[in-house]
Amino acid sequence: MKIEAITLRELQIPLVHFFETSFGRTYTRRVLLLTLHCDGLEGWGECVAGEDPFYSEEYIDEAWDVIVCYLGPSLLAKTLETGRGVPPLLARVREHRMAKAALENAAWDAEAQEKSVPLWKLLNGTQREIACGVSIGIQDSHDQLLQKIETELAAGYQRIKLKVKPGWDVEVLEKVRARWPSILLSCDANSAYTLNDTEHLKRFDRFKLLMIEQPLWSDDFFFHARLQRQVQTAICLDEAIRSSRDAEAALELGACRIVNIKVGRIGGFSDAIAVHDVAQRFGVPVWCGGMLESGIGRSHNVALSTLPNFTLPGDVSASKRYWKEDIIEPEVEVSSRGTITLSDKPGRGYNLRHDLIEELTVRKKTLLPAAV
Ligand code: NPQ
Ligand code: MG
Repeated sequence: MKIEAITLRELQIPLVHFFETSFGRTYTRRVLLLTLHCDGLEGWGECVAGEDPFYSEEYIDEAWDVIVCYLGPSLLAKTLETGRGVPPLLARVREHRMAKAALENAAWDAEAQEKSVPLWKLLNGTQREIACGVSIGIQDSHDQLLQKIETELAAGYQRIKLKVKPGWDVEVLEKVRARWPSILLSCDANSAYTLNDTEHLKRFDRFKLLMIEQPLWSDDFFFHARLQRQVQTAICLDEAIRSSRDAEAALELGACRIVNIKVGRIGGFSDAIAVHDVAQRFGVPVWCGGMLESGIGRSHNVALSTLPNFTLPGDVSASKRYWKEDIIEPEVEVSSRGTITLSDKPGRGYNLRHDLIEELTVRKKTLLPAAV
C-alpha cells in the first residue's frame, strides 16, 4: 500500500446528552478523522483526542498540528505491507499517541480492505460477540442518574459504570446499590482523589464494585499500588497505562487488578495488542474503554474488543447513546442481551455515510508528498 495522500477532517457533532466527568462537561464532540489514500483504497482512522487537554494532555488542535507538520509527512509516499509498519515510521516523534493511533489504525483499516478480511480477524480477534457496558456521566440530580441507569439496564447493558468525584460518590453509590443490589457496577474517578482520601475510598468497598477506575493521579502507578493494598475493590488503571511497558510495571507493582485499554491512549492497534498480551500473561482481564467516538473509532473499538483477554464488558456502546445519527451505516447496535455481534464483511464492517461526513465537516486539509 503506497500512501499517496492523507486527508484530515474536523467534524463537529452534538452529543445527544451532555457528558460530565470529574474534569468537566462536554456538549459537542469535535472529531478528527483521517483518510489514508492508497492504491485506490481509503483507510479511515479517528483521533480520539479531546477538545481540551483535560482527560490527557492531548487535544484536537494540537493533534491536527502534529499530524500536518510531522506525522503525516513521515508516512507520505511510503509503501506499507501492513498496519504494523506504521509505528516505526512515527517513532521519531515523542508521545502524541492519539495522533499516531489515528494514522496507524487507518492503515489497518486499509489493510483489512486490501486483504478482504474483517478487521477483527486481522487483529487476531476470537470473539464473535462482545459484551457491552455503559459509562454514565455525572448528572444534575440523583433522580436523573437513577432514571438513566434504569433506561440502560432495560436496554440490556451488562455493566453500569458511574463517573464519580468528591461530592458525587458514596451517597450516589449508596442509592444505586439500594435499588439494584446485584448488578455489575463500577466507578471511574478520572484522577479525582489523592492518597489523603484513602479512608474515604475504603468506604467504596461495601458497594461490591467490579472496580474503581483511575482513582489517583493520571500519571501514577506507584501510589496506586499503595492504595490497592488498602482497599478490597479491584483498581483498574486507565489514564496511567500508555504502553506495554507501563502495563508490565503497573502489574508487577500490584497497582491494579484490571486494565482498561483505549487504542488512542496507547498509540495504535499494535501497542494496544501488546498491552492486551502483557495483561493476559499476568492473568489480568482487560476491557475496552471509550472516548465518545464517532462510528469510525467505535467500529475500531468493536474490532479490538474481540481479542481473547477482553473478558469484561467494555464502554463500547450503541451509536445512538451518543449521536442522533452516526456517520456509519449500519450504526453500532447493541442487542437486548447487551452484546454486539461481529460481521464477516471485509474491513471495519460498517460503511461510511459520505454525505453526512461532508455535512458535519468544519475544516478539511489534504497532505500530498512534497514535489521532487
Ligand atoms: C474514561 N470515557 O473512561 C473516558 C473519559 C472521557 C466513556 O467514560 C471528550 C473527550 C470527552 C474525551 C469524556 C468514558 C470525554 C473524553 C470522557 C474522555 O475515562
Ligand atoms: Mg476512565
